[in-house]
Amino acid sequence: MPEAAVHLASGKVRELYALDGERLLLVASDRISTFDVILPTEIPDKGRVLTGLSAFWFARTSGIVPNHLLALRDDGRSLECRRLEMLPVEVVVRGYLSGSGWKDYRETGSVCGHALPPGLVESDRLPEPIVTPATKAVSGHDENIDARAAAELVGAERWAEVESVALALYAFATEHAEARGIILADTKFELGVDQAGTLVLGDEALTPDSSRFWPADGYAPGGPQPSYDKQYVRDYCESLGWDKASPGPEVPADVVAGTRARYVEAFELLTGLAFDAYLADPQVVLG
Ligand code: Q0N
Repeated sequence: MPEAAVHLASGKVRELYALDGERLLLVASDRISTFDVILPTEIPDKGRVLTGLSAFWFARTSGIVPNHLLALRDDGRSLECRRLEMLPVEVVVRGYLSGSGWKDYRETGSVCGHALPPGLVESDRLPEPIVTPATKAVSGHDENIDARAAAELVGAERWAEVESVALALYAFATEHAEARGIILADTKFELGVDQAGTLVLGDEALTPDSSRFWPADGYAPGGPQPSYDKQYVRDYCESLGWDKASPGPEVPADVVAGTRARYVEAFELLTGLAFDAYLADPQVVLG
């Protein structure tokens, strides 16, 4: 008789369970956050889109770095994963200037110790992608650090390996996405180490929740870009004059439907698969 999964942790959007001593279960809900607040309204199948995309990328990047995926469950929203020793650092790769990268550049001219050319504007493409580590601060918010601090946390040799793997993953994904009309502005990886001491990609990878996806069509540096997936929800919330304090507002059916359609469209463009085919048999993304 299999043992019941033991709940280990709740993220804003995902739940983590222990299956046994070696295996975890990562379950993606349909919850959506905007301006860092979880909304009371869910986006149907959002968790399946995220899980399907993660599995799609894991299957295609295992030659760059091994990952923790053991199995994709037939519910389409759950990943069985290898248990790792996670590195205490989040690894963001940025090809464009946005979010905290833009804020840091505006204030200091650099991002996580990367000196950048003067005169860049918000959402500009960087001369080359940069790796910008961050740590989970006590507040729960991420705090950008430089490569020296990251190397102190994980060791200089390991950090060099992490940087090289993260840049290779970003290069692979950005080429794939841009050929399909989607700019991968930046993305966050979480890596760990297995029993043998091998670096392994964990968490979710290259999803709309861990990345900034922008429609390539209409890309216009000099201001923020619309989010591929969340823009309807953001615009609706802004239109209410909501103060961005919890709880967020309920979202009406047309905004839910429009948002779901954008997630499904991102899935279909990136994977080249019909989302209905994924619902019928999630294993199609592994092919
Ligand atoms: C792990 N997190 C991130 C809410 C919490 N393969 C792994 N092995 C050991 N630990 C983890 C993983 C993974 N992935 C990752 N916490 C533990 C925190 N989140 C993840 C989503 O659910």
